[in-house]
Amino acid sequence: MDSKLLIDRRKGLVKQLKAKELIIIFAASVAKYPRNFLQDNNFKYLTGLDIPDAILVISKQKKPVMELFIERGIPEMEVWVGKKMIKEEVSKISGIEKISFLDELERKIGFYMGSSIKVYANLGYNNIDKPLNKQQDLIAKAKQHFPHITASDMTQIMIPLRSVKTKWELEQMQKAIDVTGEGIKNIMNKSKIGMMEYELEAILQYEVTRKGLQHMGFKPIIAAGGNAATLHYEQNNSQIGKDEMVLLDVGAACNGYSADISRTFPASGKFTKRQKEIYSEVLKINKKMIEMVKPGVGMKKLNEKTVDLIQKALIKLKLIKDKKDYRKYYMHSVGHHLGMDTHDIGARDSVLKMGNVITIEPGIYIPEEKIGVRIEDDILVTKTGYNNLSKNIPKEINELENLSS
Ligand SMILES: [Mn+2]
Repeated sequence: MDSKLLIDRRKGLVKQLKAKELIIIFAASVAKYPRNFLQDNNFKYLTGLDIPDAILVISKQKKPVMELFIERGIPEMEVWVGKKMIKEEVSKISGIEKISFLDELERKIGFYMGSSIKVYANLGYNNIDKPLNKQQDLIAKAKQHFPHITASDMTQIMIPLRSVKTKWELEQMQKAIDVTGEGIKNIMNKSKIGMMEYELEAILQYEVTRKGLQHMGFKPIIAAGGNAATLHYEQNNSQIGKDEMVLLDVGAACNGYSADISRTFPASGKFTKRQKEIYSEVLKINKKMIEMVKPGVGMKKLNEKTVDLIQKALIKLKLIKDKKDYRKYYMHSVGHHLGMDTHDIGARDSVLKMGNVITIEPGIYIPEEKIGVRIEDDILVTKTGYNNLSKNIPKEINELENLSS
């Protein structure tokens, strides 16, 4: 990634800040096994760095002041865990000029706090019965020394930046979606009655790793038969039974950007009559809702329209008589913003803008019939409408019946 892109992002952030506002962004702490290290998304967005425990400080005075604090390498430790990045490398990747060591932070933070009236940080939320996280701990301590300062979580000022995707970001998302799609197609091709759900997960993992993607965006849901009616089923350890469909809700991540795709297909390669009825209704709703996506449309409106269509479908399928009972078979909302977080920042009541990427994922879940269907696509909001980024991943009935063996 070009450091110029990161410089633009930080400029965008500084624009969101008022004079005498300060922002302190903490990198994630080191994981036990560094290969699984997952960076804090706000830190990664603003620095491009995958180093643990660093802290970026941006202060908006007359001119913005920016300083990044990183760990100091200890030669005796580096023999075991490998070398830490040196200041020059960090500076080259991030485009940040002023790099200092973390052991200088406590002395310097007073200077930044003293000249500020408000501080934002990636504080996160945890309940009062839990210990403070490291961000909350530092801010709490600083507030004792500088009681005039108000503190706030930084999510709100990141939304306008992170919810509008740039060309580079869309390239990462498209790659994540395409690789996920290859995995899904392989699963559909290889699935058979009698296989275990985790065997299908392994097919996906193989494809993702083989293509060089390091992480899944979230833990894959591979749910056969009645398991598909449990929305967050992730045990993936059941056997696929006769006449069962499999619901996949999966997404690889590319450079931190997640895909989020759901497909439902008959493991035997043939839908039963009832499955086909239900599947067709969900597919129609999926398509109608995708067509509604354009700038100016609110997520609230998309949700209301989906509920309306689901109610009609459930009555047609003879599942309910009174439309107010629809919640028994449809319990979630139609979609969410997608990006570095699978459920990306962006308000539930947000109005769509060009450059947003959202999911459209209607579903119908009928535990008593051991059926759950969800069809989820990833949709880019364009200038006049939408572009379905996952349009190449099969979802038509004839495609699904031909794909499976
Ligand atoms: Mn989703």
